[in-house]
Order: sequence, then C-alpha cells, then structure tokens
Amino acid sequence: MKITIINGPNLNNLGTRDPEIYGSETLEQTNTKLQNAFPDVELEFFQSNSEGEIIDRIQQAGEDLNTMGIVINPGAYAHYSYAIADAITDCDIPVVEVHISNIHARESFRAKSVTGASADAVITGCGRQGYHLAVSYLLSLDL
Ligand code: CA2
Repeated sequence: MKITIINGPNLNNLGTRDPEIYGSETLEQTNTKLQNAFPDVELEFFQSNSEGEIIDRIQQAGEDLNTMGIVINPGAYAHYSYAIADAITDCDIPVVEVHISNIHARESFRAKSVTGASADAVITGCGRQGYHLAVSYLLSLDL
C-alpha cells in the first residue's frame, strides 16, 4: 500500500528562514519522521516548484493501483492554481491537503484555497504534524 506525499513550490527551502511560521526542520527531516511514524506504509515523497510536474505526479498516483491516497501541500499554488485543482478533482483516490501554517490567520490572499476545495479534506495550522494527521486519516479510510 502506497501513499504519495507531494510538496509544492519553495517547500524545499523549509528550515532556512521563517521558523516562527514554518518551524526549523528541513523537508527531508520532516519526510524521515513521517516515514518512521508509519513504517508499514510505503510513502513516496515528491517535491517540485513546477505546476506541471505537480499535476503529472497527481495523475501518476491516481493511475497507480497500489497508491491509496495523496497528501499534498501545494504551497502558494493552493491559492490560485485551477489546473492543480482540476487534477485533484479528476483523481480517483482520496486527497488530503495540508498547510503547515494556518492559512486563515495570515494575509487575506492565503485564506482561500482553490485546491483545497477539490480535496477530500484540508488540514491547516497543525505544523508538520499535519502530514501525520493526513496519513492517519487516509489509513483510517481502509481502502
Ligand atoms: O503553510 C503552508 O504550508 C503553506 O502552504 C506554505 C507556502 C505558502 O505560500 C502557503 O500560503 C502556505 C509557502 C512555503 C514556503 O516555505 C518556506 C519556508 C521557509 C523558507 C522558505 C520557504
């Protein structure tokens, strides 16, 4: 059983600045902790700064019969990418959107997530723990 974890633009730079908003861990450290927390689940980690590559990865996961869900932090694409939103809608497996920060408690442009509206669930403001909650939720669906 596989779950694909997708992180979008600039999340490769986690840990380099804004620790009060995003914490001080690198993305690699977050991914390692996540895999260690779910040793029996095959997590596939993907990060890209490119909208098209993120869409390709969503489509690929959706077509893979062994992949039971997607966890995605689309970064700032969440706020305006109708193309990623469409890819999530078209994908036949459950998708959980995660934001490390609480997007409702920041600048007004961040409060809207067009991709979140296409996802099955959205977790925002739980820090890196949000990725763990998202994987737990997908596993609870027992697909
Ligand atoms: O809270 C989240 O997870 C966000 O998706 C993070 C995005 C932001 O544009 C969204 O509004 C909310 C930004 C990710 C950039 O993160 C960095 C953190 C530190 C250093 C460099 C980039």
